[in-house]
Amino acid sequence: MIRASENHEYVELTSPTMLPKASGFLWNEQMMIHMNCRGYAVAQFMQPEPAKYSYAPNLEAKTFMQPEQPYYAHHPGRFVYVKDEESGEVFSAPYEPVRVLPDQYTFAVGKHNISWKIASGGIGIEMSLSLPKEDAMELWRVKVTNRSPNKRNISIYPYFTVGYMSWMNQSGEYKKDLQGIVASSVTPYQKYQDYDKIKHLKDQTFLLADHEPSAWEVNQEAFEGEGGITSPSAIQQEALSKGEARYETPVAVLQYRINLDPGEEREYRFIFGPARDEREIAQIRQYYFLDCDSSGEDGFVLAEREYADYIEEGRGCLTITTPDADLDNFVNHWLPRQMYYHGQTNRLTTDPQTRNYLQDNMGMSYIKPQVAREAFLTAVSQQNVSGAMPDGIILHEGAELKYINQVPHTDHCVWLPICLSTYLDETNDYSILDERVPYAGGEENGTVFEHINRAMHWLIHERDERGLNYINQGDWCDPMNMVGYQGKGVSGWLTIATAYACMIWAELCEHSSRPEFSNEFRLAADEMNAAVNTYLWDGDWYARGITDDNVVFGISADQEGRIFINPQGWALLSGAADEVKQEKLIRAVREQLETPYGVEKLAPSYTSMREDVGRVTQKHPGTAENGAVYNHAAAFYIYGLYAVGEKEDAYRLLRKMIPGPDAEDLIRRGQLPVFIPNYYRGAYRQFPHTAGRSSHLFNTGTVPWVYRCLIDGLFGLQGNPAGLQFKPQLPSAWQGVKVKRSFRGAELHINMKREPGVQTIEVYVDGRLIEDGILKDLKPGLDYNVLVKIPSVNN
Ligand code: CEZ
Repeated sequence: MIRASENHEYVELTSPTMLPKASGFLWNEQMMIHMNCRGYAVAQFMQPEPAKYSYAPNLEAKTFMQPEQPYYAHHPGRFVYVKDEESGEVFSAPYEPVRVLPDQYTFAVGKHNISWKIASGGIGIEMSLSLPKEDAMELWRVKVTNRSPNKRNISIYPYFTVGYMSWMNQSGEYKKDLQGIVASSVTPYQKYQDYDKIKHLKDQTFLLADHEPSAWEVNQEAFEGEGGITSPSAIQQEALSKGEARYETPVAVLQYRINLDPGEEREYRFIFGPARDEREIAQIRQYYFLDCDSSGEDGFVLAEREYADYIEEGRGCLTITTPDADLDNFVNHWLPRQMYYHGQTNRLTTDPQTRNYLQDNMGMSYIKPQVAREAFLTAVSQQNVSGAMPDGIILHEGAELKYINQVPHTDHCVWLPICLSTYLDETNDYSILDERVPYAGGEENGTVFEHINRAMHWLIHERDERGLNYINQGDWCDPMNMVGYQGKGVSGWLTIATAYACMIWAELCEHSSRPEFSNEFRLAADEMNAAVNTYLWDGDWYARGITDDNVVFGISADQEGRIFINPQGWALLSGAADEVKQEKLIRAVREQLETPYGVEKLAPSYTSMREDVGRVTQKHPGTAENGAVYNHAAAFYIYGLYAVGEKEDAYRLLRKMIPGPDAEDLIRRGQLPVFIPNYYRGAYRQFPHTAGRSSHLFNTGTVPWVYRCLIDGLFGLQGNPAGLQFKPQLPSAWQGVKVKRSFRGAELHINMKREPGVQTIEVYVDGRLIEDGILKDLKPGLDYNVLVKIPSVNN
C-alpha cells in the first residue's frame, strides 16, 4: 500500500483513493510544483514574484502557498485520457478526471522525479515528471504499452490545464512550426504605471510535443462539450476538432491515434511551462528536442540528468541505521531534501520573513554552509542602524515587503545568534564575525559581531519596566497581532527567547575571544529569566504573555488558550525553569498538549475571536497556530527536552512528526512520509475526528530544528570550537545505532551501543579512548572509526 522502494529513492502508494491528497513536490531555481497522486497540480514560477502558468477555472488571487489545498474536478492538473477505439471505453491516468479504478496503480514520489504506473483494461500507462535545473518548465514522459494478448487500436489524449489566464485577454492555438500549443494572455492591471512591469511577464503557456499529434483541441469548452471534464464530448469523436480559443478558456490537449501489437510500447515526451513569446518557445524546442550532443542525447535527457545531480547535492551530513527503519528512511532521504529546498529557494519568495530566512539557512549550514554564510551576511546588511531587524529580507532588486512583512513583529533579532550558532558548530568559521557589512541605508557599517551586538541590545532595550519584551503586532507567532499593538503588551515567549539568545551570544563571544562581552549578556539573560519567573509563572507552566490591558494570558484561569507550548519549551532552553518547574511544565504539556499526532501549539483551541490576543484566535480551531500540532513549535519543544536530557519524551514526540509507519496512522494523516508538513490538525480533545490530518504544506521552519534535534540531541554529535562532542541520548528501547556523520570535511563511521558495566559514555576513536568525549584535531579528507559505549539501561 505505502512502501519505500528497494533503493529508497521513492516512496510508493498503490491506490489512488486511499490517501487522495497524497503528494510530492519538485522544485528548481525558478519554480515549484506540488503534484498530487490523482494528477492535480499546483505550480508556481518566479518572475520574480510567484506567478502561474496553469490556472484555476476562474481568476485566482495571487497568494502564498495555502494549507489543506482543496482539489476539485476542474482543479489544474496533468492527465492522459485513453480511449479504446473499438470498444469506446475510456479511462484516464493517473486517475482524474475519469476516475476509473485501474487494475494496477503505483504513485512513486522520488527525489528528482514523480512517476506513476497504471494499468487498465490491458493498457499500461507510465507517466513521469521531472524538471530542468534552471528553467521554469515541466518535463513529462508518457509511455503506453499494450499489455493485452491482442492488437489494440487506441487514442491517447495528454491533457494539460491552462485555465482562466486573464479577463483582459486570453487565447490559444496549435502552432505547426512549434509542434505544440501556445496560449497567450495579458496579466490584468489597471494603473498605467504597472505597464512597465507587466510588459516583461511570461504571459504565454506552452505545451511542446516530441511527436507530431494526429489532432488537438485548445478550447476547453469545446473539448468538454456536454460531457464535462469526466466524460469530454470531444473524445467521443474519432478525431479532436483542431479548435482554438479566442477570448475563451484555453486548454492543451493532443491526440495520438496508435495501433499497438501485443507487448508493443511507445514513448512520448512533452514540455509544459510559461514563456514570454514564441521566439523563446522555439528556442526551448530547439534545445530540448532538436539539438543533440555528441552522444546523441538531446537537451531533455541532459536536463533530467542535470536535475538529478542538482537534487543529489542536497545530501545531509547524517546517515543513520537505527532499530526504526522508517525513521532511517525519512532522515537519510527526505529530511535533508526538504531542508535543501528551503535553503535553496527561500520558499519561492523575493522577501522571505526574516525569521524564516535565518532558520532556513540554519538548515543550509548542514548542506551548503557557504550558502548559509552568504545569507547571514545578506540579512545583517539589511539591519537597521538601531539594531532592529526588518520583517523581511529583500532578495531581488525591486522586490518589496508584502503580506505579513508589512506588519511589525519584534522577534527577528533573536534568530541571529541562534541560527548562526549552528553554522559555527558545523564549520567553526568564526571569521564570519569579523566581516564588515553595511547597515540598511549604507551609510554606516560594522563587523557582523557588532551587528549582532546591536541586535541583542535592541532586544534588551525593547522591554517594559518589568523587564518583559514588547510584542507589538506579533512575534514568532505572526498572527498574534493584537496583544500589544497599543505599545504595552508583552510576549512571555519572546522574553524567554531573548534570554536564550543572550546566552547563546554570550557563549559565542567567549568562543571568539571576546569574554568581556559575554558577562554582560549572561547578566541580561539572568535578569530576563528572573522577570519571567516573577510575572509569568502560573504555578504549573509559563503564561504566554500580558496584553495591552495588563491581562496575563495562557494561564490556568483561561477557558481557551490555557497553555501554549512555546514558553514551556524555550524555558527549558533559556534556563528559566529550575528542576521543579521543568518537571511541572513537562507534565502539563504531556497532559494538556500531547496527542497521538504530536504536541499541540496551544490548548484548548480558541473557538471565537479574543480581541486582546488577535487573529490567531480566528483561525479554525485545531488548524495552524490555533492549536494544531504545529510542527515548528513542536520541534522547539523537543529541542528543549533534549537540552535538559528528557530523552524519552523527546524521542516519542520526534517520532510523531513523521506519518506512519502503520496504515492507520498514514490514512489518518493522509500524507506520504516524504516531508514534514507545517501542521497536523490538533484540537484533539475538541475535534478528535479531524485530528492528525496533514496540512500538506511543505513550507515550514520545522525541518532544520528536527535536524538539530538529531545532531545535537538524539545522536549527540554537535560541533564545538575544539571538535566534535559525543553525547548521545538514545531512547532506552534502543540497544545501539550506526551513524555516518560528515563533519568539517572528515567522515566519521560511528557505532553506538549499550554495554553492561559501562557507567558513563565512553568514546573510542580508532580504538583509542578519548578525553571528555570530544574528538579533536579532525583532519579533512580522513575517515574515522568511532565506538561509543553507552551505559546499558539496566545498569
Ligand atoms: O506562517 C508561518 C510563518 O512563515 O507562521 C509561523 C511563523 O513563525 C513563520 O515565520 C508561526 O506563526 O497567519 C499567518 O499569517 C501565518 O503566519 C501563516 O501564514 C503561517 C503559515 O502557516 C505558513 O507556514
